[in-house]
Amino acid sequence: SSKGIQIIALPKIEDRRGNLSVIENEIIPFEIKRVYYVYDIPSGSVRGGHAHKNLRQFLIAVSGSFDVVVNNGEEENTITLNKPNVGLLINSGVWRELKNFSSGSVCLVVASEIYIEDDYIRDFDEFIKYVNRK
Ligand code: T46
Repeated sequence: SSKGIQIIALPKIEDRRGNLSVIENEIIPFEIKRVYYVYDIPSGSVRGGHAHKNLRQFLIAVSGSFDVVVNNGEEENTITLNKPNVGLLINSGVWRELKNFSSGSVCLVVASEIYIEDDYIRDFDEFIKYVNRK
């Protein structure tokens, strides 16, 4: 995968009662400080459209599917999340957009930081300047 993102498979514990997957601190490369989820998403919705200065996140389609378009300032990639046991790690300094949500999809996110509005870069030109600042 490309710079700034990583696909991470989660354990899947199968038995005749159903499947169970677990996200533990050992599996993802940051300490979990926050969990949120997006649901009841009308078709055609586009979410995200920003980057983070510090925040790292791990996204899972716990139900249904959606596409994550990621741009690290050099290249753009589209990752389809459609399995409850496979997630996408997005490091800081990566522009992201979420789209093509299937009906009934749920996007679960575990995050490395609490919610801080000042951590968001919401302007794409500002993002490009930010990633090229060094
Ligand atoms: C991201 C993508 C994948 C809170 O009050 N607390 C929170 O923890 C979050 C995440 C949001 N909010 C408020 C802020 C806004 O008024 O909820 C509203 C919707 O948030 P936002 O427009 O940022 O939602 P998305 O889906 O565009 O973005 C979210 C995350 O903010 C972002 O970090 O990467 O999901």
